[in-house]
Amino acid sequence: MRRFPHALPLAVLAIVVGVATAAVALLVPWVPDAASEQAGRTDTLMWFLIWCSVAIFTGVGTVMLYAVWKFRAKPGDESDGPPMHGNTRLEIIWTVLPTILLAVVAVWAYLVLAENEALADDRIEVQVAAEQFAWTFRYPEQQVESGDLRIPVDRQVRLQMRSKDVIHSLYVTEFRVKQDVVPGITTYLIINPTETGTYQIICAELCGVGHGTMRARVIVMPQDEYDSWLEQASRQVSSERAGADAPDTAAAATTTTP
Ligand SMILES: [Cu+2]
Repeated sequence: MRRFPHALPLAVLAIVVGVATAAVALLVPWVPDAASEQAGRTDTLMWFLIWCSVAIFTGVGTVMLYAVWKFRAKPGDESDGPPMHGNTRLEIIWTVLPTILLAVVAVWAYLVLAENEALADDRIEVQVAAEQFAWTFRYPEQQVESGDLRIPVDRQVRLQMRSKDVIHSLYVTEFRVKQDVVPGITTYLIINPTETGTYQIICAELCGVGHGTMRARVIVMPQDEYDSWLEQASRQVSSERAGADAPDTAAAATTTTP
């Protein structure tokens, strides 16, 4: 212990700082429950980064607090501190370790992105139109339009997104995916929902005075409920078409309806 006189107090302080930092990481509900395959992969990477940050913060915070407490100048002491030159071993360590850490994170993030965006053959394609300040979802095959995004659980959905005016961004926190919607180009967002339920779609790009109200629902349904909803909506579209093509019949039908 005499060779390292600061080891014991540093270790005790490190435990205090470490427990406090870990408590902040664990006890605050930072993100809502995950509801997509993408969310699982993103969260694993995020928690790896959080725990690395907790460890680094604990190390830096501990040494800093200890130095401020143990080595602060006595009142009236105006002398310079001891002259310091570089420490080659320390500099190599603090260059190599972050390099390895960043390389690991870069490769991992690339793999997460590649897996999150891997296209399934049986995916559902939905067209999304964003405008100030509303979302419209269109099912091209059935020509159905909806203000809510309805999708079946455990199937892949690819959103083909276009903007009519300014840049918007489609974000569903439970899915952990977000993509800008940019005028003039089509952008894509891929989701594999794993939980049924209703979640909020929010616009995550400041797009004007109504930005905060630019919300819609995404309703993840069991496959059979989704099928029957889509079939009914598509039948309604065809009957409206038929009505528009033959206005006289439509008018007649309306008058006879009680
Ligand atoms: Cu917007």
